[in-house]
Amino acid sequence: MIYIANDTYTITVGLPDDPRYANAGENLRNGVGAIFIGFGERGFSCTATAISKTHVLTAAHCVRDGENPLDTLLFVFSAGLEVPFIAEATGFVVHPYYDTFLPSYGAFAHGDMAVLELAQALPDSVEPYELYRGSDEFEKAVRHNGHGAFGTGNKGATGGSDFFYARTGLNMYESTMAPFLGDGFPDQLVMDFDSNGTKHNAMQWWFSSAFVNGNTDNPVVAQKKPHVKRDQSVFADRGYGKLEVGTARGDSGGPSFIDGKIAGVHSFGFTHGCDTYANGTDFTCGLDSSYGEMSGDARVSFYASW
Ligand SMILES: [Ca+2]
Ligand SMILES: [Ca+2]
Repeated sequence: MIYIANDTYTITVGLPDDPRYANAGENLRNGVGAIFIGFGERGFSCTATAISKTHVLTAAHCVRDGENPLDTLLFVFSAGLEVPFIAEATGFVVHPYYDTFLPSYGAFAHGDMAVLELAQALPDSVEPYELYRGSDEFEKAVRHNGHGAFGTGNKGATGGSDFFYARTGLNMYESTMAPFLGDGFPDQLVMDFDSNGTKHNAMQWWFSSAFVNGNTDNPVVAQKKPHVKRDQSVFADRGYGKLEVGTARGDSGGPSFIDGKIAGVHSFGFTHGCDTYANGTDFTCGLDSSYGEMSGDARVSFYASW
């Protein structure tokens, strides 16, 4: 069984309140904010990023709830500001692929991006970011930001999300989802939450060529075959040590930066739990953003012309 969800938190290796993980100081990106989304009586939060003085980028799944109309959409920018700036959105557009793919792909739906228009322009003190347009996002340091739930890699997400406090850290894209989904559609960038060792190297578990070569369908089927082993020579990255982060509930819609430009939008997380081949890589045996889980971002370069 694979557990997947669209709610991805910022989970850190060290203590979550360690200043090295704060959206502050040299890592400050004050164009990253929280969004409150209300559907009638139900409300939740996501993360979003300014891409112009009047537009913010987030995930489509943050603003879609079947046919339910959205009735509240509120942004809060607070990082590095003396007074939080709160704005309402007047409307939004969802990438057309999202609604097309959602019925059959669920949390793995392509096109998980939305652009929201603000009712008033952001103050000059809040900086918008450019989009990353290169298709060379792999194997380089990617800085992730999010207002999502917090916790540590060995326990997973234990805290709540926070409108006024964002966390940040590093991870690395190692592939797209295309080899996994088998649909040749490279619009999702994936990474794993590394514990600095090989046991919890989820990227290797899911994407090792040994699995892929073990069957012609997809890695999910291959992993259930007991003779299939991980190829330790591929996807060997063990993470950024203390700076490695995973994404969690509430980080959805938040940005991943390469060279200060937005390369990804946090979209989904998944794990196999511990009930398959050799107990897999998940530190906590359940989808809670612990070490050994996977997460995926909508790939901005793929959609930059949208
Ligand atoms: Ca990683
Ligand atoms: Ca887990």
